[in-house]
Amino acid sequence: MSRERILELREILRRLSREYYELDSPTVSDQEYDRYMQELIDLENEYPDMADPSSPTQKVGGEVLEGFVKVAHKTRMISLANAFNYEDLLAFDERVRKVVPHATYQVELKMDGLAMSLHYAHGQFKQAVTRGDGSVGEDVTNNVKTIASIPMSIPYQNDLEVRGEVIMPKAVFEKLNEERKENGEEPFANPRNAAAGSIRQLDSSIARKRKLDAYWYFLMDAQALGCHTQSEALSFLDHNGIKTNPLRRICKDIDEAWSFIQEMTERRNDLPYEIDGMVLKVNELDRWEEIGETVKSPKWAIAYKFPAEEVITRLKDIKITVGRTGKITPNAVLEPVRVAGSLVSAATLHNEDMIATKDVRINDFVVIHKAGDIIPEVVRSLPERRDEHSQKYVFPKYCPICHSPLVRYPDEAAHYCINQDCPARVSESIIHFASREAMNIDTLGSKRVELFCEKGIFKSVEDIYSLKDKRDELLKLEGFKEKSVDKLLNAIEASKQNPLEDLVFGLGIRQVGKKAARILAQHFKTMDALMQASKEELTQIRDIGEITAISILDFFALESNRQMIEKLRVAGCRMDSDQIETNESMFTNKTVVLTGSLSLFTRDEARALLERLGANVASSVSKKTDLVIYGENAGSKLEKALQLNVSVMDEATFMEEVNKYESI
Ligand code: 0OW
Repeated sequence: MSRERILELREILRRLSREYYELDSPTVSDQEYDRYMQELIDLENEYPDMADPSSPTQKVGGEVLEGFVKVAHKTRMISLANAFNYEDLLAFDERVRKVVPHATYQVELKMDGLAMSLHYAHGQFKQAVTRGDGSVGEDVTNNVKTIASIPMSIPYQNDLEVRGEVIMPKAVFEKLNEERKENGEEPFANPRNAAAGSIRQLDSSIARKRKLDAYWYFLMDAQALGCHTQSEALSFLDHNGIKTNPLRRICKDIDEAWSFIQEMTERRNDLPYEIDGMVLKVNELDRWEEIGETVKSPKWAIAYKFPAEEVITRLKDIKITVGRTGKITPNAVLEPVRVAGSLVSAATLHNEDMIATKDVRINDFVVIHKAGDIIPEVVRSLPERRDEHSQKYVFPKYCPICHSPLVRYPDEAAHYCINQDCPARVSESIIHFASREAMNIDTLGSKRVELFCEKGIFKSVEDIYSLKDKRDELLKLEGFKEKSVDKLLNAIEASKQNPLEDLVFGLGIRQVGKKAARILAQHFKTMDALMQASKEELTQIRDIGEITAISILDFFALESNRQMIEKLRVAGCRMDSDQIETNESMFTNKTVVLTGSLSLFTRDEARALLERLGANVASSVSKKTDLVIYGENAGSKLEKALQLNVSVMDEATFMEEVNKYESI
């Protein structure tokens, strides 16, 4: 009977979902899971009276959005002040005890993900909103509802808001990055970025496959719900099936808190998720108001940040890498060592001066650290542990790849290889050309470019567009199947339609970043016009200075660059720009600067609106500025505008003005 079948399917899918998401040991294929799901969706449509918000069909995702709707938080999602050592915690404790002499602390792990707000009404999951700038976030309900551990219905029947962190477990992160490397995509730097990238997927079926998790740690209006302590608030969440982290402890004083912190510092690398510290909250939430808060963060809570982990290992060698601009970077080749949960076998030494200052020698024992997710760095050498194998490093005078003499500009610490045809520069140039911000050629990441350069398949940027003639050769390469080869070739073909600004940025002209490329493309409209521009024409454009103009002229003066562009043109790459239809408005031909945190638009949205209305959006205020539009906490730029007697406009007025010209 269909009604029984509905109940049976729900049980089957709940079991399969637990196997897939929590046990990571699915007993059926994705196709079979999808077949069961489709059967249940069809039956539920046939029997609407059987609707149940906790049915697995409510978490399946699949909607694809155009963008995310902005949502203002009822109360700001505040951030936390940081403590870096025991003394900082003592000072925090002293401030607390001045107001609450017998305070106790609830100490929690500081989950390293992205902060999120969840809304329930009448016991049903309603909405999920990102933290955003603390006042306004984005509605990511479609993606968050696919997180297996988040309940779609709860016993509590009134309106409820809880706040917490969406994370990507380490094991899921490692597996996702392996897949991305196989697909020639850039891996995520860390689980936090991976979680943020997944939550911002417009296609929620992709978000669902990312197997995110979430831990909730803040109950809004807990007092009104009868809770007198943070600990009771978390128990309230537990009783409603809203996942909290059981690794938490009530500490009677700061020393007990400190010993829990020490314990978790030891255990952090064994946890299945990343934490970047601990959070101490005065447990007596009845007293939070008395303790108060600053503009940015509460005084009754503090985040203790783990120190940047330092480890010692041996420096086996120093290898030079040549960037696409020819910049020479010395890298330490290390005995592999685990730092902050990842295996490190290389670290940057920045430049010749750094090596001399730190007196780093080959075969030295060195201290490595990785603060946050920047690339590992050699902190210092340990001369006292030197042995007879230690040898001073002599910085090369010639490029290790093309052997042309290295150049060091007077006011720069870096050396450069200035040979345009240096093979190392070619691969870096192609990587840049294909990168997301430039021609955005999907699945043509750095690993694949380096492989194609090694195999002689790529010798120059324009070779990208003759890759389709080498399909058979590609299929012989390990890890290249029909599907991935065709995906790559289709992505290359599609990139030919990119507007001029992407191509100009992709050329990698020194001093020409994404913004300058956009300005040049909008101004000259075609590549030919840009290539023939004189220095005067270039420097008269706002935000294009003397140095940039000379760099552009030098670039097009090189015959090899002009030939490259001709080949790209012949290959079919677009050589004109998307003309932003500009509506005549009060902003037309005005130089406008945005400052402060906007609550009704993101910066990019405001910029795009202004450009559509014919404005030139500049980044700094000067006498040339016609208007400054300001949001909350506008700082020095607004002051400078007032000093220079430049017109100013608040965000609400800007919104009214814009509404006159177009429905946004
Ligand atoms: N990341 C966390 C965490 C936590 C804050 C929230 C409201 C006032 C205190 O695990 N366990 N507890 C809090 O309590 N905040 C956390 O993270 C914050 C949120 C935004 C910035 C920090 O990541």
